[in-house]
Amino acid sequence: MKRIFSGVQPTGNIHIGNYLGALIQFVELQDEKDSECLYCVVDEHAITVPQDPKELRQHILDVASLYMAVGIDPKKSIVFVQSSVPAHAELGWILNCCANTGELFRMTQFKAKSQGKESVGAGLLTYPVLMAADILLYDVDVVPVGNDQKQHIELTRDLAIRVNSHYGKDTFVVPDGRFLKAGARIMALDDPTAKMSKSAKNEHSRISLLDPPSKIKKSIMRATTDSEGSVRFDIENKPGISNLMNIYSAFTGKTVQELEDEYAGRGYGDFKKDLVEVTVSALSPIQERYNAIRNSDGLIDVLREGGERADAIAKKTLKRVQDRFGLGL
Ligand code: AQP
Repeated sequence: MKRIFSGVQPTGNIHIGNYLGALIQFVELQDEKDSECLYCVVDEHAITVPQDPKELRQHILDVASLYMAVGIDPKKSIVFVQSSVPAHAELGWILNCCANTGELFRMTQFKAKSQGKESVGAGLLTYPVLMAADILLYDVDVVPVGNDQKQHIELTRDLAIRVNSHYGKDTFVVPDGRFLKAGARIMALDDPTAKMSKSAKNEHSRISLLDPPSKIKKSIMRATTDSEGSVRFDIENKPGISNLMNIYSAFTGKTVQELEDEYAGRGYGDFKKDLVEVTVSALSPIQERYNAIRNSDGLIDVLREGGERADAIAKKTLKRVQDRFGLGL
């Protein structure tokens, strides 16, 4: 049995970067033989930056509904909210005591999110340790994520190996990250050198899974490209069109070479128009399912039940770790 774990922060509406980098994998893995998947809405991570409490509650339910709308089936996978399982925070503390501040200050996400700020919350620095706890609590083998999480997965592995060498080699299972080719890093539409992000100010920098066709069209048609005008994949020199080609490829399964051949001699306008169509038709069935799930009475019950199942697994790991560390009576 292979155990899979991943999560998404309820910091806003899930965008196509989250979907093509991570959620597509969640569904793929759920249907693999001999796999047990846990998919979490990581609300404790969301509060590393200030959140409006009412909005946060809504976003938790939005993300959980989107999980199910993209195809995660709570009968096959455990779908739950991080804060409903206290062991995440408890193991997070234990691992904080095993991590070095130097390695946390080196995390590129911390550098990016703290850049230019006089002071940031300590949670922003220790976020990757809580993420390690999320994963290690469930004796996870595989973590499907986008490329931006590579460094955090490495830290998780380092912490597991460090603890195992001090407290016994079977304290933690050392997990592997799983990354996709086409969707691994979807960049912002207005700045193809920055990753697409839920919390970026410009709403046209991203396409959210719930965007209406008119917004999708506007965002794609005004996406930053270059002045050369030929549909050619070249991340270094043509990051804008290369990013759009990646999105096209991830939605359709067409390779970048096939797209170059198809659009040879045609301009960006044609390519963008087709990408609008591809995106709208990929997202509209998800939106239909989302509307039904988000308004259903059973949503909270599904998450509560998922929380109980996750809690039962997490408690056992936490007890094992506490025993190894000599904590408690
Ligand atoms: N641009 C991206 N391309 C591919 N994958 C991405 N992921 C995030 N952005 C991209 C992957 O989506 C999963 C969930 O991400 P998250 O919500 O936990 O946190 P994040 O990486 O910080 O995502 P955002 O959208 O940028 O949120 P904010 O703005 O709140 O920080 C992860 O597997 C991630 O790799």
